[in-house]
Amino acid sequence: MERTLVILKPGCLQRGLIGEVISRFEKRGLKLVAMKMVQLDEEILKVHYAHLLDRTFFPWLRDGMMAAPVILCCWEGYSAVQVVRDMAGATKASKAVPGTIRGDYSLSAQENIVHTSDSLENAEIELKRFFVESDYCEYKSPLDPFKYAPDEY
Ligand code: IDP
Ligand code: MG
Repeated sequence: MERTLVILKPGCLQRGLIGEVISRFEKRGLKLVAMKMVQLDEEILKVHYAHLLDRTFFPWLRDGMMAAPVILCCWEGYSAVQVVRDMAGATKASKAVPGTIRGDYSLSAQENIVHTSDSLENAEIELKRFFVESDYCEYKSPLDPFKYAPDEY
């Protein structure tokens, strides 16, 4: 089973959309295996958004990500990285397809509700950035046989 990182951004918290967004992942069949609320700081954002450090909008992005706490979630499921990425929709939310999270809840390229890992490799790196092993919870998912074929879980 793949695991991926979702960050519910400060705007998601402030706008009261946390429940809506989490509910989408739950209903899709993904399993929540770790979750915590934290205040991000500049140090971790420079690492997390290292690929954007030289962009003119970086200071706005950094300040936006520190404007309120975020909710960090690890979701597990079949093909979870791509599934969650597709559910988030395009980065520029004004172009995101309706039915995606960004396409339903945002118009902004910056204030776009969620971060989602963009590859399995980056998911592993990002999860290590924000979670330690003891943050993960082990529990049974008795509905898995109703969600998946035998070779999918
Ligand atoms: P992603 O979040 O869809 O993976 P990235 O290109 O990795 O997109 O960018 C990370 C975050 O930086 C975006 O989610 C968004 O908040 C912000 N960002 C990206 N491009 C722009 C832009 O052109 N203007 C303002 N903010 C941007
Ligand atoms: Mg990205």
